[in-house]
Amino acid sequence: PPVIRLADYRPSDYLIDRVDLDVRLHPTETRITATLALRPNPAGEAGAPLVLDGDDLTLLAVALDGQPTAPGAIETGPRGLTLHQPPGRPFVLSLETQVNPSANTKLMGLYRSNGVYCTQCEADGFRRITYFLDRPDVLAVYTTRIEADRTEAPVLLGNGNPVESGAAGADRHYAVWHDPHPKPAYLFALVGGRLGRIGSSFTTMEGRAVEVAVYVEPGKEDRAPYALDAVRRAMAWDERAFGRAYDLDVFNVVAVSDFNMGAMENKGLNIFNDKYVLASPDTATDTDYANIEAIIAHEYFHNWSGNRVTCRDWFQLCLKEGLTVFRDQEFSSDERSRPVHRIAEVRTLRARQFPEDAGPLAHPVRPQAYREINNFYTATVYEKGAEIVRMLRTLLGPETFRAGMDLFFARCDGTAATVEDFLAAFAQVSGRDLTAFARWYAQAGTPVVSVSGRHDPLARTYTLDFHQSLPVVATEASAGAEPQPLVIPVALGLVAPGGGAVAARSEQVRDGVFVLEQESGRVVYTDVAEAPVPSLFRGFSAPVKLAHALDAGQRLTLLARDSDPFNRWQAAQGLALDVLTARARAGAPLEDEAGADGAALAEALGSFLDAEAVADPAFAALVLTIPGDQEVAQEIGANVDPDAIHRARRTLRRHLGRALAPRLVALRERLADPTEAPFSPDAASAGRRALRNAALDLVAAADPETGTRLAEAQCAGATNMTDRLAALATLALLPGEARERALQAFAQTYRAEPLVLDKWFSLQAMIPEAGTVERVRGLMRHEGFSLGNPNRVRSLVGSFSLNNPTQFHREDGAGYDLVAETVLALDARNPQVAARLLTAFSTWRMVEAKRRARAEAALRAIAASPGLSPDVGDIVGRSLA
Ligand code: DPP
Ligand code: ZN
Repeated sequence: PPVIRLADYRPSDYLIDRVDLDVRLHPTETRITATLALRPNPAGEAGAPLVLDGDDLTLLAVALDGQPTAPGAIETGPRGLTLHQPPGRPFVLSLETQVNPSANTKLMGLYRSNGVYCTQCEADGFRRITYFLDRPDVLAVYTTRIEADRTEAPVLLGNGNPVESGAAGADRHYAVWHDPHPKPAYLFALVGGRLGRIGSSFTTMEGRAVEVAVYVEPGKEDRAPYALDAVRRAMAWDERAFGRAYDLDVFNVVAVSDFNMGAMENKGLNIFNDKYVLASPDTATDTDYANIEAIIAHEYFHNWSGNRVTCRDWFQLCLKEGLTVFRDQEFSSDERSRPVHRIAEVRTLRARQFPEDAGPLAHPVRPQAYREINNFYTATVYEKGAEIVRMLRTLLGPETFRAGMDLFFARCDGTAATVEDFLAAFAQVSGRDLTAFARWYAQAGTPVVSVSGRHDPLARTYTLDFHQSLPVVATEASAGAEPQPLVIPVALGLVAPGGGAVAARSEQVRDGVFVLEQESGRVVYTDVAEAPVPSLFRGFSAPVKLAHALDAGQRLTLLARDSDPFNRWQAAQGLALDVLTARARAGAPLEDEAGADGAALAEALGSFLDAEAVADPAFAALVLTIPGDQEVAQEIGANVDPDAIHRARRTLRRHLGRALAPRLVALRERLADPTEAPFSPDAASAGRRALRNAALDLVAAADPETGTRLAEAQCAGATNMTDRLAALATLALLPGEARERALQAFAQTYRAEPLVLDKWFSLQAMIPEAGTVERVRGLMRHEGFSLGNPNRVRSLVGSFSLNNPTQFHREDGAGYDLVAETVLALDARNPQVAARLLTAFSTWRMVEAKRRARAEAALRAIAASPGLSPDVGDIVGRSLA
């Protein structure tokens, strides 16, 4: 596919003010009449031909101002429709198209999921429904009439508010929906099908009564209340936190089984992957509940950050996604525990975004070029994009930040905006020049900030020297120019070696934040009697790697005494990471002992657990969890041997388990829910379960026999999915009959529950043993598996490729071959999901030479395959570049 560049942006030559759609749903022959009120765009080129996007459409009829078009006036091709010499005044173009929803396996445009008609239009799916100016800067008011067979689709939903409904002949009926808010085509949606509904009403701060409803597969209504409640909480929170009220009479959420993404923020009609709606104690884990809450909120928050203010072009994707992730993170932090949530955010960033930013798919948060936009819904755009918004708030302070958000919403409401528009609002309210800050959007790669500290006992000063180094990233999506210094907020403080904060002052630090604006910077604290331990990047105040030579003793001080919970956790992570990288670099024989640093870590964790585990179990569970394989690999950086990392982690976990076992067993008992207490997914209860299960995991790592016994009992006796799955996950790491028995029993119990079977697929795909490739191949033939369903593919093959580093990176290449074969098999059917699966290869240059050669061979074989989709072609091309 050709490359599209941000620098080449031009406004559309035509605008569409109103769209009237008449959609007659039919399983294989759905007909759509689109009546488009067009006019030349004063900002476009006068007299240009009108070029409408179209994909996989059958054109049945076309009329211009109600008249048939002259022969030759219209031309259609595989990419769309051209109207030569359109009128130089407003005009109406009517188009009748036909599509086949049942044959739509790409799940873009109009398709059927379990018999339910639904749509997905972001980024460019609307052109698979009718010919259109399918770009986000063309905003129109939509009226949609949906007609369907009454028995096949009793429920008919559209964007905006319901206007009328009624019979359309003997067996058919219709509904008309009108959305008064101008929107780009990617926010269009409709649904038709047999669906169960639960609803409630919400009154906005402006006094508008809103009917909120969640639609699910009939019979699953009892799994929808948590999602419904999350919508109501999100609505209330956005009013409180950002002053944003909802703006229609209805807000509908529909769960479907086949969905490429997590969910979609269509105006007034959010369509969800059912994985992020359906929850009951018996089928959903605490993580599922937290994800549902976060994604429901995320899509709801898009109503302002994305829908009311949308994006000028797809290069600005972070304008809505980064901002909306920031908003949903804040929501979850307020609803749950802020430090615990912050740690979870950073773990995701390090596990997914840092590797992306360090590999061939690296791109700036606002890319400069793309070939296939669907490949840019990335951790960088979303998660790093959210970090940029967070830094802006840190730099400006919460009040000024809020004033900037208010100005942005007020000024850009109803428009398709850019990152520049966003920053301009903050520059105005703060009076600051944000030009240098804006580099965060343009420069790819993770900055490294190195810091050294020096105490001068005579002068009683403590000096910190900062230096930032920025990687040169030369990928297609990146300008590749010499990087310029970034504006890096460093939240920091000093901790006295014996505990407590140091009451030192520094002119360079304001409200606990030093801003590193040049390549180098210095902070001098005065009146420091004793050498302190610096606590840097508190709360992870910038998405950077910190190179700071803290010794183990200093880390232990921070773990025990820092006032910043994030850095306490970080201190434990740092200790573990030092142990793991040293051992993995040395090849990490399995019989190794953990060494002095490992022993010190175990001792510190013991004291920590004694003092604090019961008060904050969720936090304690995170402190107990050592860094993952991917993080160790990142730290090592090159010539990575995934097996050595895995052995190093096993050794350390075994050691921690042995050292802490009596405490862990006692904690498990102490934190057990009373058997008669009903399940509650709240954060405190979830935290207790998390710590109990982290304890189980470590006990099993140290003593497989005890672990097997405890896990088997928990798996059989659990009264909720969180505990059952955690036990099964522990068992999955313990080869033997007990494991296979438990897996079989689980499959039998949940054979009719696809979302629960996904967890079962996923656990098995992550088993770090040589037999797993064959196991996964076998499971791909399981009756519950289907290549056509994205959740199944992600659970089985996606988990294998992303979360099973030793087997994906098998030395003989069998793991690479499995994933490559699946990518090719899937590509003809669903290119978006195939391309996403292929991104697992994006760290291939980091592994050692033997594996690297196998990975490259697998990638080259894909690249040489005939008929690749643009999606997969783009990823494979960039991965090999
Ligand atoms: N549905 C995706 C999201 O909300 C893309 N907009 O992030
Ligand atoms: Zn989003």
